[in-house]
Amino acid sequence: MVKSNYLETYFICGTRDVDMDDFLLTLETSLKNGVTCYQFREKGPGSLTSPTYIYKTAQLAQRLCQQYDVPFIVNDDLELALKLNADGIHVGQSDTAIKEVIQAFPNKIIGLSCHSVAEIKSANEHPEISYYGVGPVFSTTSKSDAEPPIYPDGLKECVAQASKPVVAIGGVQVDNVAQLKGTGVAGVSVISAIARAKDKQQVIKQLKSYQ
Ligand code: 3NM
Repeated sequence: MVKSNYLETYFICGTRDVDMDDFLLTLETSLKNGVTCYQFREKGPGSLTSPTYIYKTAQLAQRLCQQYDVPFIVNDDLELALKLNADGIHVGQSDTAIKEVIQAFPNKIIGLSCHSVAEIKSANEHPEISYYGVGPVFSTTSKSDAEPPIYPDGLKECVAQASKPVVAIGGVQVDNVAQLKGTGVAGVSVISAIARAKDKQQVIKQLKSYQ
């Protein structure tokens, strides 16, 4: 059973976001310290390419999530999500078509990335979508093809039009998370803020503090 606040502190991480040897330890430390959702995102330069290796790594990550009762979401890989019977899938605007995802993965968590009010409005036409990931709110170094930042004001406009909960994404860090206060987001999703944090407990606590 997925908890109602599962979007609150949403950690996204692939093997390229940390040293490969630290990947599972990073995930487990984050789960232990209050991450409420996890997305396996094996994408971009330096990520794994072998489907077998990707599957095995994702499976280990999924087991950890199960241990901590945290939803395990797969980024943009329907085949992998189906094979693992993941809790959900997250796709972008130019990834696997949302209609196909909805059809192939019913009764699961479905997340869609949106970057503008126009994209939110067309996403609203699919009630099967569970949440929207909206951003980048601030500039990010974790996604080379990221759109320009929309900043908290743009985020607030998107939240106002969204028929589903919104998680803020892109460049969210401890020193700017307070700017999300009043935007109406259901949570924050981050890669680097947690992946690169030395003291993950402290960072996760601070990421929750704006609410
Ligand atoms: N998607 P960080 S921005 C995965 O705008 C991702 O859709 C984005 O990483 C989007 O927390 C982004 O390190 C990268 O900025 C988020």
